[in-house]
Amino acid sequence: MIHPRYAKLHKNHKCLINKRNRIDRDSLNGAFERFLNPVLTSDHIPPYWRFDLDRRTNPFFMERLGVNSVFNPGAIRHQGMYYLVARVEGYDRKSFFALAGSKNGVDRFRFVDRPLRIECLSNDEVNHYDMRLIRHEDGFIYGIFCVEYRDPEAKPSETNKAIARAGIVRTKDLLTWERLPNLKTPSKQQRNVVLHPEFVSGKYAFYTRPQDGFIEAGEGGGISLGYVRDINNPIIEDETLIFGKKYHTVYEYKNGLGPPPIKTKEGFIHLAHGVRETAQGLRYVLYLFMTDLDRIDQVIARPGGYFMAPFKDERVGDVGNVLFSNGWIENEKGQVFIYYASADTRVHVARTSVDRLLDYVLHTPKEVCHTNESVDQRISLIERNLKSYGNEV
Ligand code: M1P
Repeated sequence: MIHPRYAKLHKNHKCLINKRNRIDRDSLNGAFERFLNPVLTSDHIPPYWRFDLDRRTNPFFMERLGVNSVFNPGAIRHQGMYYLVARVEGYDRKSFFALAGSKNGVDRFRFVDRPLRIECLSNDEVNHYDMRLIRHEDGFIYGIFCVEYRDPEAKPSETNKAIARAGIVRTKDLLTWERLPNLKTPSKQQRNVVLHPEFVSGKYAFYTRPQDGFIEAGEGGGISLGYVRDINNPIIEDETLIFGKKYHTVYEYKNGLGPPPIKTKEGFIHLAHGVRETAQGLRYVLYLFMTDLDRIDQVIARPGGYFMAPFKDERVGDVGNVLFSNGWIENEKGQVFIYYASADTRVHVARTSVDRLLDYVLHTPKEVCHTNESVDQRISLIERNLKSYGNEV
């Protein structure tokens, strides 16, 4: 017999997943608009994924398998729907993937069926997370995600020493996934790996992010690029750095690519996260850059500073002061929905357009590395405004 308290839980859940979203008017800056309500949270997980509903086996109606957070989703437009493959983290700290769909991309996301069960290549795979979804020109939808292992060289006292590698799965329907071998690269640690959506000279191109440690970038310089001949035996022999970390920028400590790039007439637009160290720990913000259409290793636009940073309540959560994005969707009207997680806790959406992203990337004053150059950019803006509109400001 179903527990009598289920009815209320079910009603509350239905109310949450049917809630309409609206623009947060405080967030308007011309480049994008944020929506007020997170699109996915731990409360969006269906109660029957968390509770044993049977009154006999769960007399106190305890949450048997709680969900701590839902964040860092890959995103894709498929058969007229907006889909997210979210990272769902249980109370036991393990993450798994779950598919959620929405008709309009900004609200009423619903988890589909049950969690995705991704095949493990060995028993050493402890965790899976942060999937990027890429519709590749070979006809498959690829999911590139992080696979975490215990470092076999760790001393018994080094209980947090881990290794990250890039796992690869592919699908045509988002429900059944074929696991391919992990990507092999010269670097021991690999996270934030993204597949470029097109072949480059007949090869698969991967954006990588080599690191020395699980958390520390060390000698690992930043966002890199490497090529794979055979996707069934994915080996990168050389990685070329295309966007390095740099002193006194928002990507001073480390960076990593977010979703696959959006192709425009001017170049590929990339969304990435940049990390700097503060007295309170690491601060993650999102920034944009553009690469050349033919030579995808050439950065042709590098707007200064961040595009999005933690805002209001987004600052608070499991890992404070973190915005992270590995999914965005361009629809048929040229609108772009950016799915981003705050504080490794929940998922939000912001809306922009390809035209606005292009304007931002091409006309935001470029990254400079000196206070005087920075103030000169501002003085030049002020002077232009005063010259034209001096009587009105
Ligand atoms: O906690 C913030 C993020 O930290 C990692 O990002 P990076 O690989 O750049 O350090 C990831 O584990 C990511 O999941 C997490 O959101």
